[in-house]
Amino acid sequence: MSGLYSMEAKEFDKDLDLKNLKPYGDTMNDSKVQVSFTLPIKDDEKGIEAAKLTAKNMGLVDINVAHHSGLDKEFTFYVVYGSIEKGVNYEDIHVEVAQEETMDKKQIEEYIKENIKRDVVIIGASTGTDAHTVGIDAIMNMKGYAGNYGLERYKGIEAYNLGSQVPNEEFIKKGVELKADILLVSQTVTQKNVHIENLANLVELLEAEGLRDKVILICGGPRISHELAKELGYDAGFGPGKFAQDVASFAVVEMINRKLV
Ligand code: B12
Repeated sequence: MSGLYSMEAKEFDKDLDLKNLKPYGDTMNDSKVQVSFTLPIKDDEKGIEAAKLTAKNMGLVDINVAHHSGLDKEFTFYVVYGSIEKGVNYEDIHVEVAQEETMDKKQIEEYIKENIKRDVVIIGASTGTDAHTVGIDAIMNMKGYAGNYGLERYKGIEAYNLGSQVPNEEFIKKGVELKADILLVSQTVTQKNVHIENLANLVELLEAEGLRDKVILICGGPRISHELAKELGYDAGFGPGKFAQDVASFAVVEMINRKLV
């Protein structure tokens, strides 16, 4: 078993080229990907051909329509396999991240006790017309999400979850009333980027009231990246796979860096 393993490891090293990185299907560099989509047509042979051409338009070769099923008389769902010919240069990729290291809950609580020496006040909401609450609940609620406790459970953090569809003006008003150190905005970007406008509007309102520099402003959601958040005037942005400890690690250290204690 160890012999086989080391042989595989050798093959892995030999064939992997990080300057020309390609998707892994079941062998190195086979470039296989799976895509799925729905076309507004009926489920027949002509539809399968349309799915193949759609995949070709995506730049795929060796196309195979692995699955097709009618959702309705005029809508069909397709799962298509194919290969991508062009690789990417992984070594040339540079991504800005909010923080390099995430502390765990205990370390964050210790950090607050030793460096901030008082409770940190955090308010959070899904703002504007956004009715998606699960993201902000995942970050804030006591029981947390996917095995990660939310901010309400942290010692040294006073967390207020204001819920969803909170207008920006009301969010700011509540922040002032509670003397919030950190503002957390959840935004599930929907049609025509309306939520991006809403995120930008919050920054404008905070600036107009002379409050922007006095708080740590953070947004998060399924389509939010740290890069986008910075572009919009936020201190940091967090997307899928991020939890309370990620945002808290960034925010408490940022409070010290910006001398907001
Ligand atoms: C549940 C749901 C709803 C529910 C919400 C109920 C509720 N109480 O939340 C209801 C039915 C209301 C709904 C409505 C709509 N929805 Co909806 N919804 C979903 C669904 C199925 C799940 C979202 C979810 O709960 N995810 C789980 C959470 C935990 O994930 P998350 O939000 O990404 O959060 C994580 C990170 O992003 C991050 N995070 C999130 N927020 C924050 C905040 C901070 C500060 C930080 C640090 C991190 C952070 O941490 C979390 C944990 O890792 C998704 C599809 C999907 N499967 O994702 C569609 C989806 C989000 N909805 C969508 C749409 C289009 C809508 C509607 C516009 C539909 C319509 N035409 O009416 C409306 C909009 C209503 C409105 N006014 O906002 C689209 C969005 C497409 C897009 N990118 O623009 C999706 C992707 C479905 C789709 N494929 O079309 N929806």
